[in-house]
Amino acid sequence: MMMQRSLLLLLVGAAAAEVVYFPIEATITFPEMAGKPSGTIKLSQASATDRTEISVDLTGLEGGNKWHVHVDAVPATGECSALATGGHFDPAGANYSSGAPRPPYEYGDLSGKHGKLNATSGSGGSFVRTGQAVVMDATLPLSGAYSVVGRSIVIHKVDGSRWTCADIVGKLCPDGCIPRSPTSRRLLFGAVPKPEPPGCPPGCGPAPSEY
Ligand SMILES: [Cu+2]
Repeated sequence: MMMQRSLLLLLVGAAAAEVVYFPIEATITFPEMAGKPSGTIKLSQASATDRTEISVDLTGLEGGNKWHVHVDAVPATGECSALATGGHFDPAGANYSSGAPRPPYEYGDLSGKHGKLNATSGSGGSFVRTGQAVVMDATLPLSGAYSVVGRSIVIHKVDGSRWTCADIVGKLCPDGCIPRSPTSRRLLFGAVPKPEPPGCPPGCGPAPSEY
């Protein structure tokens, strides 16, 4: 079916039971909630080796808000806390806590890679202005062991606290797609352990508010 499409077939994971069709698209929808930003962030990756295109269309931001991919999906309670969505997604071990210069950036550090949302020019170099921005990201895969699909994006207030969060919901194929849920992502790829908060021995508690 749909064989006319140029499809790159990729066997994923040890089970090799699922075929991934490209492009993969994923959408993050922030619902309208009083006092919180709302809108969508869309991700699209043409093939497993292409960069991921990010487009941002959000309203209600303060301006200069950090945004990150966090390890876990948003729980049913809607909580964005460190215990709920975990720390930044950092599968390649950029390990900010080591104090090493950046880059390399954590895969999940979207504001580090592309600038804060709606930051005024000059406040931190690069910036992403919503509604206009399409940025390309070489470390934001939508398939494979480092896939961000099934995780979450957290938008922080300027003071660093977690403001709102939403799941990264992917589609495996352009037509008749089955959204890939966090549960199926974990079945495919396994859970990536939550990174330890900086300066914090294993199991010492929630990450600082920046995370
Ligand atoms: Cu964050």
